[in-house]
Amino acid sequence: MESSGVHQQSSPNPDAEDFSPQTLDPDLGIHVERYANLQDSGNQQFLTRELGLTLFRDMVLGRRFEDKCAEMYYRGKMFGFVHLYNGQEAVSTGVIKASRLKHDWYCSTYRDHVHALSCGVPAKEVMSELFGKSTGCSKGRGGSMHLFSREHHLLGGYAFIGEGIPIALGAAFSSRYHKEVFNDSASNAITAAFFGDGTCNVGQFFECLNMAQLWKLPILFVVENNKWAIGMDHNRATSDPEIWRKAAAFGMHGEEVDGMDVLAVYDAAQRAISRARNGEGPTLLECLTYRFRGHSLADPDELRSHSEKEFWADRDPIKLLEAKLTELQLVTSNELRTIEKEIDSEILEAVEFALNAPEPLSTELTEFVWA
Ligand SMILES: Cc1ncc(C[n+]2csc(CCOP(=O)(O)OP(=O)(O)O)c2C)c(N)n1
Ligand SMILES: [Mg+2]
Repeated sequence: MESSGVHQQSSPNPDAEDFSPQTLDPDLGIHVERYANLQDSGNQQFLTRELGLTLFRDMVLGRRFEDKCAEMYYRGKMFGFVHLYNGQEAVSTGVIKASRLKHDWYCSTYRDHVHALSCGVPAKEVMSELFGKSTGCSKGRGGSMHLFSREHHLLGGYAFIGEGIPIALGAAFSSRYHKEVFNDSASNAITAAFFGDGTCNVGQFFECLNMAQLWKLPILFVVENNKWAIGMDHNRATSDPEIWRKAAAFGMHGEEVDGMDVLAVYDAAQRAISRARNGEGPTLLECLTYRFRGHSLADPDELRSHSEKEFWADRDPIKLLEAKLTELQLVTSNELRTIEKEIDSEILEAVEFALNAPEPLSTELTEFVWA
């Protein structure tokens, strides 16, 4: 289907699991129905062993890091709200690994740990930040919701929803300005702005879509539609739950993608990035996904049904990638288990490092504060 928005569907995979809409539990609702209507994108041509391992490693790093955060939070090592990304890894990994690290720009939300890791911020710097230590990527001033890294082009995590979208727009504007006003032909960086379904009903979203399309800015608006905004079901809060279709109101390119399939996300991101770099403007990419844990670690997660959680747990993006990589004989299960062990050690080292790191000095309280 092609209009000012595009509903991306590749050729069906004959081996795809059968969960056609007729066989679904109707109580699972629109999110599952939409997901089931997406066709399996099959075995992508671009998939190599090296890429498969990169994607697998990055998703496992994200997952294991978050699991360790939960443990540390409940052991009282971090304070304030902590929002984990479990279940959504394919979105961060798929988009960020399709981009050029330290060249392109990224902007996140309060659910930002895994975006930081995907863009290369070392796990020990992220963990230290969560512990409020001076070795943290925001020097202990930000905590879980405010991860920044100039070196890794992470423009920040933001606690207010929608707050990061205009920041990302500014970065995309800057790329184009440098190219066209300062004649810097190397200035072809794109910006990826990540935010949730609940954020698509706030004003900044619409304002930024408008300016981005008006100026044909090199930006990807990446919606992580995990169905829930704290305890509000997206389909109860939004007149048209198909967010990707809102692109058409601005004459923008929009796509809906399987956010549990890292290869589908990577593929869609590659196309959007190439359009953005070539001056063809922005893309609104809606990734259908699900968070496996409560909204934050303070949320007992009692609102979502067991059957819904089960449906999505069966589509764990890491397991889906493993199944594809082993089926294509690009890797063996043993190799993947070795990677998991390496990552577990990396995370343990990060925790040790963070626990032993110094607190920021009170004499430095006003440093790094913009006034
Ligand atoms: C401007 C603003 N209003 C309200 C809130 C309270 N709030 C925190 S998280 C959240 C829900 C956001 O949901 P979504 O965008 O879907 O992101 P998700 O948590 O699912 O990743 C809200 C309303 C806020 N942080 N900022
Ligand atoms: Mg949400």
